[in-house]
Amino acid sequence: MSEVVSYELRENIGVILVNNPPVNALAQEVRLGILNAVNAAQEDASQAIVLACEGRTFIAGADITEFGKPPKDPGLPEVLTAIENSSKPVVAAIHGTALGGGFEVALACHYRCASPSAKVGLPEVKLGLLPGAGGTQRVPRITGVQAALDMITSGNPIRAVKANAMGLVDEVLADEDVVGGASEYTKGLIEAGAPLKRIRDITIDPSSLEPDFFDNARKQLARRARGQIAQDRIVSCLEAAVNLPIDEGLERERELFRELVVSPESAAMRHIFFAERQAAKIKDVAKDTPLRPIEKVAVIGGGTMGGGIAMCFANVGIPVVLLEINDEAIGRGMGIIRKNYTITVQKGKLAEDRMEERIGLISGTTSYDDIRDVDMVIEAVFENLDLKKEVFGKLDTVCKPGCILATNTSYQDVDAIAEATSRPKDVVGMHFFSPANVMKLLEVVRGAATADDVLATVMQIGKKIGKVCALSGVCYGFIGNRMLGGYGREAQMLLLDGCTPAQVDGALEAFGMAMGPLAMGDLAGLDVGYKARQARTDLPDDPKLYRMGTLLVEMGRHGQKTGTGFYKYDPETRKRMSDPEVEALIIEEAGKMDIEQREISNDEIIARCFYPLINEGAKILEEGIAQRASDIDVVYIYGYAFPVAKGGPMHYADSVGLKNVYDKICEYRDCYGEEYWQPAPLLKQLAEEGKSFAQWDAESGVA
Ligand code: T1G
Repeated sequence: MSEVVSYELRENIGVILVNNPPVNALAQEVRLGILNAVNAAQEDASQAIVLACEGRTFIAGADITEFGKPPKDPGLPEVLTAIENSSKPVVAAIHGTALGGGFEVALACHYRCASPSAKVGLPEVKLGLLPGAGGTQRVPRITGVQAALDMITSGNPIRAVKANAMGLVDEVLADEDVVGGASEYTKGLIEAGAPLKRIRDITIDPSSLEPDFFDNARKQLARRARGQIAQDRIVSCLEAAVNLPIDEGLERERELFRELVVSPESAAMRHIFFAERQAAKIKDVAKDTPLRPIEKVAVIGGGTMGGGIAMCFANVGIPVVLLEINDEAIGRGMGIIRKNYTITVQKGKLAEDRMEERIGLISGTTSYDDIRDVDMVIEAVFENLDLKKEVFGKLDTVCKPGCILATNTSYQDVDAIAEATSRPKDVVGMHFFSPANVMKLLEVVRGAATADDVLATVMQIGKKIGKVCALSGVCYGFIGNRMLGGYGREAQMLLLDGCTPAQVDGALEAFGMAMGPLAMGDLAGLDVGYKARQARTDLPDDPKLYRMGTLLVEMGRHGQKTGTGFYKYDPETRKRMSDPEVEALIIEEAGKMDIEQREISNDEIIARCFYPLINEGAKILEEGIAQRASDIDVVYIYGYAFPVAKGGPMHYADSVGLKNVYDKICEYRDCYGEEYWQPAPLLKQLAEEGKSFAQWDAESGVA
């Protein structure tokens, strides 16, 4: 057959084994190997065929790296047709995660069995795609249209037992010996004279659906799409599955798949798929750097952040000691944790007993003596450098040698904190995003002395607790918050120039942001930004700078928590409403500053808010604070809800064209002054060279 696919007759069963590490992706040689093996099995003495995989998982999908390149035969549909038309039963033996094209291969088989820990899924939508090899036609024929819609538009994996209950898997094996179990299962099928069960032979009764089922599905999905289009095309495929014969349905599916695979949305989402995996790799730290074992952690500070951080570790079975200043604070911290878990249980996402197990892993203490044996400490006390230094001084005296000392600071100088200890190489930043038990981004901040094995360990433990990690150097605000400054500044400047809050936020939410910056300010509390600005000494002395935010705070309008901020809020629903009083105030303030208000387009709002952010990103790259432009994209997708269909700010800038971004920044510099609009040298250089940030990554050897 081939190096990546083997075939052998074992008694009366032909066994096809795929071996294409790391995830048995359906590269061209795998597709060819399976096709040749299935054809060979038609001629030999086998009475049935088992299709299984070596390594850690069944086929986890098409080879995503092949997209965007000329297709190579055999195409996946050809392979699936050979399987489905086999004269002998073909049994898929699933372990690990049968995903995307991998599960579509299994669906073309006549039977599917799976190990108890296996999962199946169609995650294509997370790449801006849809299952392009029959998934949208075969799944609804088994599960019904609603379950298929939920499965394919969420893209989430389904455990073997549930997949069995849904009919997607015919047998859950007794244990993880998937080839042995599958062979036994297949012998049983042969003895029972099991028929060639083909999903394509099932039809769906259109009357089983409400008349407006698909229209309602589209409307619901559109509300969450944020610029993504695949969900809508998946609905069209399911409509075809109901209304067309399967071969026409398969053709319709392939037609819509071809539309998506060349879409900018899918290119952006595939960019992020690889970017998040790249971000965990540190270019000057060896991949096989030995890791420090992390079996027990301590969290210093049981506030909102500390409680959320403690939950991250308890969720993966790592015991946590939560240290606070007194029993009352411990009680409060444990209360936050229990409340967070209760919400998850109420949403049906966690069983009550699992909640108690996790809470049982978190213990409280007021004594540093109780954290002498931990392997990692995450400090999450108030954002005050002196206080953090004091804490790290204590940690230095009590923690065992080799214990990793991490600070959750969002902008303090990690090097200054490290200097408060005798072991700066063990000190690192782990910047979680609030709420820490929900937000996926973890900025790993590398101090000047941070040891390589500390960084490698934090990257690994970050992934283990479900975070997407990105490395940052030490600077004010690290990557994400440092870039955010210009975004928030211009959102408020635009008000003085003639926009209403609703127009600014509306333009950015239409772009795909989950929430506009002014509404976000109201949510976080305008007084938070106000206080942070008061503490800064580096801000220009410009009366226009954050003028409206400052004025609203001084009027007592702090945002949602006071019922009014840039907007006013319904006390019951907390729904935001435009406030004529604020709009009049903006006009009045602009008048006082002799600013002539004007009509402003959404395009200008997008450019004035995102281009400073992109420009700062270019500075962060040239300073070496971030390793890659794609790391910056990862930070914004997972930490700031930047729309994944745009691929992150740097990928978006590439799609606009860096020359266009640069020229626009120069235009704004000439119009608004170079205080805020000074093009980054790297941006200027790439614009003049006609290059992209992606090319910079590639040429820097970090892509
Ligand atoms: N193609 C190419 N490379 C892949 C890959 C894929 N499908 N999946 C993973 N990799 C690489 C990944 O980049 C990394 O590389 C290494 O494998 C380990 O991955 C026709 C069109 C399977 C759950 O979307 O969800 O089928 O960094 O770090 O955490 O309708 O990988 O080591 O160089 O993620 O153990 C649909 C994507 C494709 C599944 C394993 N399938 N993969 O997670 O390892 S489209 C997917 C995953 C499709 C059909 C359609 C995860 C995983 P490197 P990893 P992991």
